[in-house]
Amino acid sequence: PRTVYLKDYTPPAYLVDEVRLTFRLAPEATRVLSEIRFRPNPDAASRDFFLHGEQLKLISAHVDGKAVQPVLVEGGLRLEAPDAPFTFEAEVEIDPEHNTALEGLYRSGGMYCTQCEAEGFRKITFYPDRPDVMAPFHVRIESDEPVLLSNGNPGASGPGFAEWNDPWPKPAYLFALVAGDLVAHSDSFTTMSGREVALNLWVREADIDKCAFGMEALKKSMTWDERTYGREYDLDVFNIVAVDDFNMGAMENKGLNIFNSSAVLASPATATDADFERIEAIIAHEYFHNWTGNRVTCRDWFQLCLKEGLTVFRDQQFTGDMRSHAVKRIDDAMLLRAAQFREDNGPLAHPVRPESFVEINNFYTVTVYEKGAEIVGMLKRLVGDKGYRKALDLYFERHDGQAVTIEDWLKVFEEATGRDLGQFARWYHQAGTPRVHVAEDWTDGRYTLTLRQETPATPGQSDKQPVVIPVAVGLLNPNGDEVLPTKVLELTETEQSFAFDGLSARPVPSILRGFSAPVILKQEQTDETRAFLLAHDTDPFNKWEAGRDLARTGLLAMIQSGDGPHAGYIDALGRGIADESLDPAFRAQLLALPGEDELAQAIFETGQAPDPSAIHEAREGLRHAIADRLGDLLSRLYDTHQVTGAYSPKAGDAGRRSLTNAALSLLSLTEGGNRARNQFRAADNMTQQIAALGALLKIGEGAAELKAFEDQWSHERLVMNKWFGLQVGAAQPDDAAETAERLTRHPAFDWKNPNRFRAVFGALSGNAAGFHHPSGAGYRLLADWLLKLDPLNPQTTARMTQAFSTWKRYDEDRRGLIRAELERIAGTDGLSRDTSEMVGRMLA
Ligand code: HT7
Ligand code: ZN
Repeated sequence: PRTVYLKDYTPPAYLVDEVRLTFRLAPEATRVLSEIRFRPNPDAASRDFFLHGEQLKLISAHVDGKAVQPVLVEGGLRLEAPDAPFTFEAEVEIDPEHNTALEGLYRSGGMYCTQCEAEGFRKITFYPDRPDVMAPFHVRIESDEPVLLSNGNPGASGPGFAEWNDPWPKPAYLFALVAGDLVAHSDSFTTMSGREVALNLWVREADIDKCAFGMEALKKSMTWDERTYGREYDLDVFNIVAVDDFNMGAMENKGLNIFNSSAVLASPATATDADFERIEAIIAHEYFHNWTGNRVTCRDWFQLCLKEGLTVFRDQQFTGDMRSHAVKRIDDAMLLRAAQFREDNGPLAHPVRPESFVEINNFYTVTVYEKGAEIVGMLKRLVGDKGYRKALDLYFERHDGQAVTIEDWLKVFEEATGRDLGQFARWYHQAGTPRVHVAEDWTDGRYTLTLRQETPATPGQSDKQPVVIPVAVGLLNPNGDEVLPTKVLELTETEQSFAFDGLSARPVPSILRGFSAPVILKQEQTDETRAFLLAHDTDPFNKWEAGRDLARTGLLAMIQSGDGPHAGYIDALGRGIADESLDPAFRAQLLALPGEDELAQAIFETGQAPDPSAIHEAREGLRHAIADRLGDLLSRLYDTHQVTGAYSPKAGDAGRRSLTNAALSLLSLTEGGNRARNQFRAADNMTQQIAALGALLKIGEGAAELKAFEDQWSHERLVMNKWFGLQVGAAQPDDAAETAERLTRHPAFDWKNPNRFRAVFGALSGNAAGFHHPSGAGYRLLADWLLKLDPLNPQTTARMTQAFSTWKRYDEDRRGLIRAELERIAGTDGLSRDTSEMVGRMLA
């Protein structure tokens, strides 16, 4: 397969002034008629007229009304084209019914829908399918399906047809079409300049009771973007459609967002608090793309972080504003460390702006999205809130309607703030997680912090340069008062010292407050200092971090030195969770121990091969010890923080439930299952029901409740995904693979549905001790199923191969077992380009 390089970018030979498409829908033989007005691009070096096209049957082609015979080549067609404006027409036939890759036009649950990002439009018709070709689209859909939707504003419609006009020039990846038997939950929104926008959330009739929350989230997002960024919506309608078969969460097609049903449908009975929060964030994310991604788009796919990093940053800001900034920051840092640091420290590490790819779908990664968002956050920290807003205003003003690059993005910051971002740009080019080592000195009343940065080598990048790291620091005096409020130090050299005078006693530093940069802090700290910071730090992130550090070091001592659970940590934790001045959601976060995978990476970093079974035992041992020592307190918290009254997904109630359910899970370890059984019986919402079921399964009880849950929810696909996933996630290490295998034989295991496949196999790879069981059964089972899925759905298969990406951490036996599975996958005939690239990178 061909590798595409950023350095090879050339402007398109022809630009498009207008696109007219007619769809004659039929499940196995849809006809697509296109009429595209081209003109030579004055900035292009060549006149090579090439249109992308894949899996298309060409029926006819015309140039300016004259029949032509294009040369069909791999991946598209070529034609001798005029060196002047002309109209190209084509008629092609496609087969949505047998499109199982869920890219292009496909069928899901009897409806037609599309997914064009990144390169799916070429499976719909011949076109320059690259983001730097932007054009207005006019679409006519001919079909007897009751609802016919496309991008933009509605045009003429009648029995069997509907027309749509999208006046805003857009790249083909934002094209969308939906046709099916759908009903709408409708509302409207008046924009800041007084325009009325019709809002519709289209679903199957059975799901109409799960739309209200999503609609509210959409309206909140529209208001927020006006108030926070001055960005107004720009069409007469905004449509969202829920579909069951979808490779990712959602897609920001202009005026017609298409959502994985799991990312939009929610009712108190079927969705958890976490689902509600995720749905709110994804709706916001896709809506925010209207400006960051659609109006200003990417020149090429190497610039993906330009839209994704910025839009993730914006959705994080939004969630913080809607809920709690402190809690959100901790959640984001947990995700970054669990997923992005894992990627950045393994064989799949790549820069936020990659330099090459084989299959672009493999680069929709946590690095591009989450680290990309961290870079935007650092920029904002460095230039300040006003500078950030000024730069963003300039970005929208200068680049509206354009397809741009990271260089353009950084330039608006330079011009708006006068800051040189030459060194800062390394964050985009350099892969790997920087380590920041801390040394302290206290001499003659002067306190000095010396910070040293290093970034380990990553695949293809052995030499790393120092990056600009904003390190937010505060100082506390020994009795716990803050003597230096948060100050941002800029670490630009490999090593740099920062002195603080005027202190009466040696201070305790609180470093990297608010997780001010996506780095690993290497700091010698005693457990006393950590307990002190957990008690006194005014920065909520570092207060939580101190507890997390205590938990991690205690767990590492249990695993590596055979120590018992650390009583000092448990007591400090007890004081933290008992503190009624703290938000319950924050206290629930204090109770969350580092995950088994995070501990495995921490052990690997000490030069040892992690043993997943030993990690699991130690972590469970610590959970038991916490439940033993803090049982009375946990029981009191459980009782006093119960939410009464009607269910609301709002942050306050959700936070209380996360605290009581964290307590429940611990209490069940020592008390047995009665409390959880009672909660299960009394539950009137999914959060309470599934938390109780999870607590029961974790202690080997709950068979009756599991059955009752299945009986109650067998008709709800999204709830059944939880049922599948929970069993695999809660299985004991010895049973995890077998549980997953047994569930694949369940009649409701529809493996072609990505949500269902992920429910079982995502849970298997997330059950670290089960997946890495020394028998290798987990590895084999996953590889078998990936090989089965690959011919149908390469995108989801390739993504799920990442379960194997940490293989080099482990002992020789496990390494051998995983390598054998990776080699088995790599050696399979006809393996997709997607999966082949992923396993190739992991084996390299
Ligand atoms: N921009 C979208 C990314 C995407 C995608 C979505 C659904 C299915 C396949 C996809 N490939 C790429 C989603 C987003 O980041 O908002
Ligand atoms: Zn996005």
